[in-house]
Amino acid sequence: GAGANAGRGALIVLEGLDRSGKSSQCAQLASFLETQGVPVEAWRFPDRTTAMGQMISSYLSCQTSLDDAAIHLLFSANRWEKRSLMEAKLKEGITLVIDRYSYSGVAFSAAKGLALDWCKAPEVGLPAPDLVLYLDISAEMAAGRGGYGGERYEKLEFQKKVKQKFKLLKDAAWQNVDATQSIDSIQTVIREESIKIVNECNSGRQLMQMW
Ligand code: Z5A
Ligand code: MG
Repeated sequence: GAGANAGRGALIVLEGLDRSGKSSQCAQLASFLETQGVPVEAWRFPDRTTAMGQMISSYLSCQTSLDDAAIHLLFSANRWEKRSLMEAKLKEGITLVIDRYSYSGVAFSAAKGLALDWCKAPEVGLPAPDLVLYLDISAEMAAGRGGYGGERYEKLEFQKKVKQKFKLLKDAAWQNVDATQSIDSIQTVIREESIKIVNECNSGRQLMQMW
């Protein structure tokens, strides 16, 4: 076994449609890793605590409107403003479990009709996840999980388009997880995959860049 400070932390991202279970799974995964002695922090994007995050939050709650391209770049900038901190944490040996990342960024904007390659461009150079756990569920089933709130994208027809775009974003780090199972069964799969990647990163796996 490697010592606690032997290598870098892993960048683990959870993605999926609204109500696919990302936030529940992220919280449980972070607690589990902690019990295993893995230094870990749970993050989320958008990070609504920053100045840019507050603009995003006000857009999502329909208090303000913004041009589709402008809000896209704002979501991306909200990741860039965290880039150096992300890299520093990983280097220190801290594993980051992140609720949504560039994949959501591209899928939601492309679902509005923006070109996929244009959407991907501002993400180029961000730290690439070592593992993307995509919680796979139909838009209908996700919608059935309890009332969508009043946020901008919480509509069935739009979520269906988002799912189509997510499918175009599968990369080497991507793992599909059947998100129609029970919370516990999903967590079991996620723990296994996460422990594997934490060990790989700890023993020297290189941090890559998007995309
Ligand atoms: N967005 C964007 O456009 N561009 C970007 O770059 C980024 C995001 C990063 C806000 O995201 C919006 O921003 C989002 C995408 C866009 N808009 N949409 N849609 P957010 O992360 O703040 O959204 P959220 O509201 O926190 O998360 P969520 O997607 O609604 O839900 P979730 O985290 O995936 O699911 P959950 O909260 O864990 O669970 C939802 C419910 O289902 C809850 O009652 C659970 O108890 C239940 N649940 C969970 N798992 C199960 C299973 N397995 N079985 C049964 N029931 C379950
Ligand atoms: Mg959530």
